Amino acid sequence: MEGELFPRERTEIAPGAVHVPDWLDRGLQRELLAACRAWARPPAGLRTVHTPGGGVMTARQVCLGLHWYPYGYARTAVDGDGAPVKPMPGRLAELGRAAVADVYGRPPEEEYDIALVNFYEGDSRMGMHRDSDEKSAAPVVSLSLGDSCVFRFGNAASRGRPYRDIELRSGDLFVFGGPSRLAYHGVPKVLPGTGPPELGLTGRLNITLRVGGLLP
Ligand SMILES: O=C(O)CCC(=O)C(=O)O
Repeated sequence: MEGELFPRERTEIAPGAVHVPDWLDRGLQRELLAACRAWARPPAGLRTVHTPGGGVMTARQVCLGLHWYPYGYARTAVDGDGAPVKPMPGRLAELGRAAVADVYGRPPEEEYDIALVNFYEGDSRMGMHRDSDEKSAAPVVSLSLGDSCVFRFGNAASRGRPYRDIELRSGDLFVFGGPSRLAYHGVPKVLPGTGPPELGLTGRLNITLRVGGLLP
């Protein structure tokens, strides 16, 4: 959806949590989509994530830099094919740095060393959770490609209200740090068929960049 009457504006959704519409231009979106397709291939490619309580995440995931599993990090795809995780691409570390510099007006102190790529099909969702397995307080950087979604951003105390629902579209950036770094967030709904047709992606990809504070 483009060409609307009022342009979408950069908005602080909660203290330290900022939505920047259309941060990635179409060329960069195409570049990232091609890269995601390569990262999703085995070894240590796209996998279905099972939670210890017996649940299954409907968004499938591939990790770069370090492998996230519920609830920790490893150097190999311990809950997948066991292969070593693919390295963190310098390009993604650069984008993380640029995003933080853009949003907060100063670059991050640490380098982004982990990326989680989540792939959502029409009925995929992600429940409310906190990104709390990292040892660094650096902001989380999230990039969206393909179909739009409803993104729910809440508070650090509970999964419940207060929260705000916003629409994330292809090319949007969302950064959450400072007092919002440990806020609960999730994706209650993907809006199928809303991605830019020229991108050629059915579904939604989210690239979440984090600083682990875990590597020596
Ligand atoms: O898909 C999204 O926008 C959110 C992803 C997310 O919350 C996560 O990977 O922890």
